Amino acid sequence: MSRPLSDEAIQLELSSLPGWDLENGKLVKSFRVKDFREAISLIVRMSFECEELDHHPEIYNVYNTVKISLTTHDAGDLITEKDILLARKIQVLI
Ligand code: H2B
Repeated sequence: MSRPLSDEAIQLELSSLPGWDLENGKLVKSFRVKDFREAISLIVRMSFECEELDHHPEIYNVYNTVKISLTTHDAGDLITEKDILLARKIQVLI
């Protein structure tokens, strides 16, 4: 089971994750792309990374925007290294 990260550790990770933020205890990022096709394409490309890590974000899509929210369920829905790792994998897709 993954251990929740301290607030200090989360802040340190956020400093090297451009566009990612803390919102209601979740690690979040919003993306704006060209159109709906690009948004769905981004979601599909993310899905491969998610499956590989067995770690899945909440995904909210409206037309050309995609909002990703991450926590770790088996760590009490807090943020762990797994969330950071997936955020870093998602970063390289864009
Ligand atoms: N995704 C996220 N974001 N957090 C989890 O703790 C998590 C997950 N757990 N995807 C996985 C699936 C777990 O439910 C399965 C059983 O491995």
